[in-house]
Amino acid sequence: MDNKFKNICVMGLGYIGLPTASLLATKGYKVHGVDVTPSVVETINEGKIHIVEPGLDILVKSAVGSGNLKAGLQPEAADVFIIAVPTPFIGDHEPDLTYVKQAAEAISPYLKPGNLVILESTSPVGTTNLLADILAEKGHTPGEDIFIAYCPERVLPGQIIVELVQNDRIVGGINKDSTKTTAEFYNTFVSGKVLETTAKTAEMVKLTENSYRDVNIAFANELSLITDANDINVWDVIRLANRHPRVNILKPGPGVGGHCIAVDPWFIVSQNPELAKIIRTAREVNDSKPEWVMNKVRTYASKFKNPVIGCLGLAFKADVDDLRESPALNIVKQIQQEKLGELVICEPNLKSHDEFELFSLQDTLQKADVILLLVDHKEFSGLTAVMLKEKLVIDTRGIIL
Ligand code: SAJ
Repeated sequence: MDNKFKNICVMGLGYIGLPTASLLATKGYKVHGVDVTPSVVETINEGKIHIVEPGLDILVKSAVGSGNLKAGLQPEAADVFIIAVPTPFIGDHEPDLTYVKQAAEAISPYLKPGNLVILESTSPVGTTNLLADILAEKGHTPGEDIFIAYCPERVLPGQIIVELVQNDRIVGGINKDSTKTTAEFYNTFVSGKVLETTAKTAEMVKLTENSYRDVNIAFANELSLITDANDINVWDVIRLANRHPRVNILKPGPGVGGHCIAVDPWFIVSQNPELAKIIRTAREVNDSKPEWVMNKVRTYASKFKNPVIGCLGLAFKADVDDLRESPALNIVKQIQQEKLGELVICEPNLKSHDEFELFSLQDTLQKADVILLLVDHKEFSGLTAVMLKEKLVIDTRGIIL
């Protein structure tokens, strides 16, 4: 490969780190992936995957098979270090930067002059400079002997492999040299535009993107409550309002799930408690939607002596098998906990589930008194009100025609 970066060390082999490491390996880089979980390291070294994402299995197999990707528990010397570790929140929605700090400590002994350290994890504003401070304390001179930048991941679960290459990237270094060197690196494998800015701006851009989406989904969710209270069909309202050239309302649902949209806005709120009013309220509106759905279930189930509740979908969104922070799964668990009826669950993207028996769509429809549609998977798209006329239906995604 004709560029100055040859060896890459990727810290964290989850939903972002593993696809990134594999992609770089298939582009000819020598990649050493690091994860704290021994079983993850073993699985990857066998050319297999521990997470599900379309196309990832083939990518990892070919990356490991080529000899360009290997995984380990400890970092190794490299030209570029990419940090893609989780940044969850703790307590009252305060960001938890433990994993970023641990990654910084772990790579420090391996850093050499000229190295590039890139943070990809979604992080509160100031984290890239914090990373630089940690490395400075260890004797490095960030911005001079090592370059440090933030380049947030922006890929959509379900389309990660394509979006890793095609999406525009935002690169914000702790100084100009860091920004330039990082942009140069991304330009070797990204077909989208690589846009340069400062670390702080790049951090804010990432939080802004997901907060923007959360606020817009909250608007749709609030609208669904208002229309329901007024006996108006929310889907008709949205469809017709969206015919206005400057209106584009998103879809209501049973709540907002996944590891990103329901988390990242809190980073803005926790740093700006007085100012972030809409962002906080949006989070609260979206977080309260599952309870609204539960009230519907309670009402409908109470109409039967021994209700059978057919739940369509467990995943956090359409056409994925990802159950992380899934409102659908939480609602199903709540129904079980409150013993509201016999559960019959259909999740076409899973073969089995540890806790729940899964049924075919046909069996679910046939057995259920109440149909609770929780995820707009493509398998459910042909359902019509006529087909379900014997049932009580709660369609949280508006796909039943
Ligand atoms: N949802 C709705 N109504 C909608 C759209 C989404 O209820 O109209 C729900 C989904 O069902 C799901 C949740 O919102 O429960 C989030 O789904 P999503 O598809 O909006 O987003 P994620 O979490 O899969 O990925 C997001 C993306 N961010 C944006 O689109 C701004 C992705 O590009 C980010 O890289 C990712 O977060 C991340 O990792 O931060």
